[in-house]
Amino acid sequence: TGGTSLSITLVVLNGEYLNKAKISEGGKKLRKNWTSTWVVLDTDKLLFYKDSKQEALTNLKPGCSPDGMDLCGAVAEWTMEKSSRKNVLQITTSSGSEFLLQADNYHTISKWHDAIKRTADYLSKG
Ligand code: I3P
Repeated sequence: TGGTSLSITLVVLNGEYLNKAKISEGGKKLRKNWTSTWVVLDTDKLLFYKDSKQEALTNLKPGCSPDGMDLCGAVAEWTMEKSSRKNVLQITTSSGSEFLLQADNYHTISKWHDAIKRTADYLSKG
């Protein structure tokens, strides 16, 4: 009946190993420690696991929730200042925590950048 329908498809990404470093929490700077992490993009959050086995185990155990971050209110952008590494994506949460995600392969990290940014932008619009 003449209405406009808008459809937005949020992308979910299956687990992949990325290098991750948390550089601040609640506005307080942390010592950077890069670790290889199994990262999953759920509809509204990023989930962090040690490896794919830990993802499977966490999903099996009731009451067991993974380490992760809410993407509502988060900002995702490329950074050249926060690391000497190439292909570094910075994610800042609404509570002022900052994470870096990195992969040597540009195609890999660029896929995560696009999907995370799209989710964060969509959720933050309210
Ligand atoms: C850090 C380590 C990180 C490096 C960081 C160093 O030293 O070398 O790899 O980050 O640089 O401080 P340490 O192991 O002694 O803590 P990048 O690899 O991202 O450059 P930064 O202090 O400039 O962040």
